[in-house]
Amino acid sequence: AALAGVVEYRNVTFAYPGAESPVLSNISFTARPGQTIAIIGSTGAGKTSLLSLLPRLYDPAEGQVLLDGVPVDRLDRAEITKRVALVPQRPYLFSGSIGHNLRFGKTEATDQELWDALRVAQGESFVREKKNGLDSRISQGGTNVSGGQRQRLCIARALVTKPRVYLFDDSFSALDVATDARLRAALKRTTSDATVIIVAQRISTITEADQILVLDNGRIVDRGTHEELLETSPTYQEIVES
Ligand code: DUT
Ligand code: MG
Repeated sequence: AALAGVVEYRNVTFAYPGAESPVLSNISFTARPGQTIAIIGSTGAGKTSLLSLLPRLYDPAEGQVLLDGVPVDRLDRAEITKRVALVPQRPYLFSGSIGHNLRFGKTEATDQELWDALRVAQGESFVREKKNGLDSRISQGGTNVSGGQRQRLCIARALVTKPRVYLFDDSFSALDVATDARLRAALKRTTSDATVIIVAQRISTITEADQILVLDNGRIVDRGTHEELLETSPTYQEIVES
């Protein structure tokens, strides 16, 4: 089970370099293969910061982040990249073909693998409609595709690498509700044995998560399923009603 994809945060506290106070305090949770863990909370709560510790964009001041039981600071970055795909909140596309952008993490991927990933990410039809398909050019920053198309290309790029762990940072927000639902259903089918951590704004994106972590001011204030939190968490109820 060396490549299982179990993620564990153990009493993690983190402050940005030079900052006085931590943005994350005493965060503990476990995400296992086959599970979807959702993180919800208001803007500035620390959701992006929390995700950034697994691929080691930053290291925590206290506590540990573990991947398959191994503290990530003992793993090689290349090893982490192979197992963990982060779809960032501001999806990044560079000047080059769609194929080139999708092969960012896996240069040897075949065209078939790219189309398979696009199908799951609900991006197949808009790429097919382009005259040059996978060879169509993207301009720097992806300014010639829409925000939702950009998100779908970045989700497809993550799928191409076939990671054990997916981190989606608000990756569905630019999609309409129907596309969001279709995409998540397709993801669920193709990533059924992967570990999925989703940061979301929209409640409908996360109602089926195995566990929802409610983040407030850098702390997990409540956790449970959607139904449990509706009963027990005033913070969650506020988010649902907002
Ligand atoms: N912060 C920094 N430096 C950074 C990034 C963030 O000081 O490089 C601060 C801003 C904020 C806190 O950390 O007070 C948490 O930010 P984060 O981006 O993690 O919040 P979020 O929950 O992802 O907010 P949003 O929903 O707006 O994406
Ligand atoms: Mg964020």
